[in-house]
Amino acid sequence: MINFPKNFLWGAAASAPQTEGHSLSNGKTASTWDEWYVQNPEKFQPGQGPATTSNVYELYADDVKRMQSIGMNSYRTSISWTRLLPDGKNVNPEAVSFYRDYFTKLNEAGVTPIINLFHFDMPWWLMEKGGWENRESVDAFGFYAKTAFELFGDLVQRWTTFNEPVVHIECGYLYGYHYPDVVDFKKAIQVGYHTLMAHVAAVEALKASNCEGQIGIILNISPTYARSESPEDQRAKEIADLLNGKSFLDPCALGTIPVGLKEVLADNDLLPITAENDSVRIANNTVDFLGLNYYQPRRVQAPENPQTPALTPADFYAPYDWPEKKMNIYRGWEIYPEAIYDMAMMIKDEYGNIPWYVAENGMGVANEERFLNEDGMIEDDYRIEFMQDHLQQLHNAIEKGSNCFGYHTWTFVDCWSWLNGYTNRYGFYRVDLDNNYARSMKKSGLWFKALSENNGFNK
Ligand code: BGP
Repeated sequence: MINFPKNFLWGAAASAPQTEGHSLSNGKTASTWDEWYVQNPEKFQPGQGPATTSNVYELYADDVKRMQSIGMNSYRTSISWTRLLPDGKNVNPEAVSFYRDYFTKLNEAGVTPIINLFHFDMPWWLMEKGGWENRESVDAFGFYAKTAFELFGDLVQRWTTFNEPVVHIECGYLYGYHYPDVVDFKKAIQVGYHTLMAHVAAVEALKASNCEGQIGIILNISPTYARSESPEDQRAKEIADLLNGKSFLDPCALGTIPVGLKEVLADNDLLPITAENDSVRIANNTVDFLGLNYYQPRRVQAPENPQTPALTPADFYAPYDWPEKKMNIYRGWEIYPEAIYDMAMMIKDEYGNIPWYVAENGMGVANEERFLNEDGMIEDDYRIEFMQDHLQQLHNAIEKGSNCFGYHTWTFVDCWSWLNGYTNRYGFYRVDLDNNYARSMKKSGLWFKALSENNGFNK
């Protein structure tokens, strides 16, 4: 039997834009996703826009009962900025009632809410002023955070500021997967810097409030592995780590900008515009804990013909196709549970053993209906195996002293995923889009119940 520490958090993660639905009603105004879908529906999976998603806005009370029934003792979701503050200034009373009731029901069911403030859903009213490109976004986010802490601080003990900040930066400003769909390395760095300062503004707001809760950030610092020990491949790995991992990890956990990152940015004319007091604010506002999402490792090699100065990260590192990799053939991502051990030990050894938890881990599967059995249950043994393998590695790291306090899977009910719509399913509960979003438990839900009840599992 593999046993986890006492009071370990067993739960799942999701986000407001991917689950709530009602994205242009009940007082909510558009985020970039809602507006982009109106402008460019062909970019999205046919018929799967952000307006409906899994209808948690109506179904949350029953969902909370479902969470309780499979033994979840914690759940992470986000607040929708444009639901709470439709114009950035005035509070939407319907949003307050919805979130207060949702968080109250979670607490009453023994499912501790971990509430995140930003999950890729930039308000359209702020995007029209430049979004994260504009320094005004820092104060706008600080005000939103302060408002959320005042309204819900009595119900939430753990807050997080951003989910995977690197993702909205690279997807929006380097790879064209998110609005505004531009490729501009310098802008991407500036957007990243303002995101960091917005995070700092939220930490300051929590400290200035009467809330007793803790605050953290959720990062996708996928461990990076180089093709070889050659200096060129090792340098590629180092820069990939700096840009994708340490760029947020160091300031958020240690209060410092990594020296190597400043050098790389300066050498390539990429340094962002900063304000006078920023470094003091960063130093004074480190987080209480980290959430780390892990799906697959990053494998890199030196690029063949890099441009100088660099135009995109591809001028620093190229993807390396490791011949021995094992694949999730249903999603196209590598499966490498060992990386969760490496990540856990890195946090222990290099980041003062700060408390952290696995904030997302899971296995996406396309066309999951193919695994429906005669009783209408999806037999997702592949997902159970995936999670057990990762938990085994996590347990090894905890035994060696890594300060991990929980494990959240992505996700509880199948949810909408940006341009991918409902292609990749991850939930413990299947969502039937043809039948009013009806939920039905998958086999992994039963497995999770036993996992949580036993605080571990049999090898
Ligand atoms: C993470 C995001 C989630 C979710 C998940 C699964 O990076 O935080 O929002 O989308 O990835 O990704 P996908 O649905 O693309 O398989």
